[in-house]
Amino acid sequence: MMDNMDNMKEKITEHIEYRKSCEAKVVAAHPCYSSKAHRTFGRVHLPVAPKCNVQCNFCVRKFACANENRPGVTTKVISPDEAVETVRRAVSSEPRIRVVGIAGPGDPLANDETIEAFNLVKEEFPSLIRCMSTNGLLLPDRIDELDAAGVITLTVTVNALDPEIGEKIYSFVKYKGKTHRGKEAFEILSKNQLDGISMAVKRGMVVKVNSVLIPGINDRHLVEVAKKVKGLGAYTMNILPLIPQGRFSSLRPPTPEEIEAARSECEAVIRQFTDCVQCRADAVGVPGEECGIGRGRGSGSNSIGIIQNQQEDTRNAFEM
Ligand code: CLF
Ligand code: SF4
Repeated sequence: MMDNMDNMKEKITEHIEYRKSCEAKVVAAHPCYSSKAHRTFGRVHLPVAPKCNVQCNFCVRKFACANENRPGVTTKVISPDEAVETVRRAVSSEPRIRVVGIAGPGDPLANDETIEAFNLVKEEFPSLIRCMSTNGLLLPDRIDELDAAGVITLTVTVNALDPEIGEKIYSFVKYKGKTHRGKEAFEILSKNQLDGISMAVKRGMVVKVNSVLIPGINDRHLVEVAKKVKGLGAYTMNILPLIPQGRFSSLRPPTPEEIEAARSECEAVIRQFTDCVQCRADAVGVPGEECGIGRGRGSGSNSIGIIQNQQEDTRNAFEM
């Protein structure tokens, strides 16, 4: 019995050490972890995840998850089998693709299809980096499934730590069959985000934290977020400007100077990723080549015809 336990511990330690030894390689090939890779390598997003379990006040549910994706463009949801076919076509059309990401259009962890798709992709394309972006609510509950599916890079959106601020950003959180509101909702979400980051780091995942800069709400608070997530072992932070919509449609977006100020303040604490193009949930290609192509910020090039997704209406698909 003791021998079995020791063997298991040894295997887990080996697995984590192997993961950690891959960090430099992963970062060098991942377009969302370094400026150089951003212009050199590509990612393919698989829009297999329509449902969401929280309501961020800057999100309109008929579009894609605004924690990572450019709001205002809806995405056609595909099945895990279609997702594998999407990867096949993507890698044959764009040999620079190194990453397979799931970033919506809802929260990936609120959809079993996410794990299913990662497992299928792992089987056929073991060398591609598997990447996921989440609001973090279900991270502690599903971290072992992600680990087993070989997810190596993980983005968690953390917009606040302080419940006074957090309750202004989220309308509700649906967790374990119950809907929570106000500070209580934020406290559940925040605990799971922070525990989840720590659990992911302990499993050797390379963690990026996205934070949406919301003027007048969390602009002075992001440095506290930076300190906390750095302490938990996050690798980098990506501060995104609010694009006002939903309940926050009357707020103004931050100015470039405000974004720059927040990034420099946080840079002193944790490295900053500043090239984000706020992709679509079905983006395909090299993100660094998608700016200034006349389709608006972060439209994500799927011009190679991989997915037909223009303004497909997925209303109601987002509710759990
Ligand atoms: Fe996709 Fe996100 Fe992975 Fe990148 S996008 S799941 S970490 S592979 Fe990248 Fe796009 Fe910015 Fe995201 S540029 S929105 S940071
Ligand atoms: Fe919208 Fe859910 Fe993403 Fe929040 S986590 S931006 S509510 S899809």
